Amino acid sequence: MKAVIFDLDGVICFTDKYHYQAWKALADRLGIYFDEQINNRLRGVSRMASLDIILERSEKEYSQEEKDAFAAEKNALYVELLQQMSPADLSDEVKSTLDELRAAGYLLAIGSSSKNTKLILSRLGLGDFFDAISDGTNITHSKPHPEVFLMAADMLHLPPAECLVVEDAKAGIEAASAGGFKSAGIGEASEHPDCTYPIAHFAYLKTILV
Ligand code: B16
Ligand code: MG
Repeated sequence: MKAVIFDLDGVICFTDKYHYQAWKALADRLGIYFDEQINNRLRGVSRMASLDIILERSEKEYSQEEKDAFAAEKNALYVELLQQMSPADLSDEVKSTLDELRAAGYLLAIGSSSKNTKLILSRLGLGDFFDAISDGTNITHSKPHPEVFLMAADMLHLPPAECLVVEDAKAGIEAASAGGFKSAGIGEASEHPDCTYPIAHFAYLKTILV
């Protein structure tokens, strides 16, 4: 193993509450029921696929143009909420583990579905930290498609077999497995049958890699 490709949301940081607040505001405005349980289904899923899940509860059918406007409305609010994030939102556990993996010689990359990846990394003080960033802006297929991780490996000039993917979402483990990557799964991702290394905490990566 020469590199580690990290999912962002749910692994490096936690923006769930901001996604929830922004989707909830949109759902309330449209009169659509939305709760934390439905929000859990949005983990690792792209923005438009998330909107489709929310609209499952809608009695009205919307055009593509309307859906694009709803997604833009949610994102504007989400980006506003992200302004609250700061380097204090990066846990000591994540920061020290990243530093140890780097010191052990691993290349470190991001593989995230989010189009806001670079903004989030800069809010966390990690704007220049990673060796490669593959995110929602450079892919056409969202997880469980492996594209985001294959692009990250390509940016690192390494084959998938030499990169470990770290994920919190089942769709992310499926994407890793479909791309030929081994994976470490945190939370619900650790329960997926394709997860190579189920881990209870981010810091346990060291037991696999160092
Ligand atoms: P955006 P990840 C994912 O990030 C989130 O888990 C998911 O909830 C979100 O819908 C998706 O990014 C797209 O985010 O609207 O910012 O482009 O877990 O792949 O890092
Ligand atoms: Mg995630």
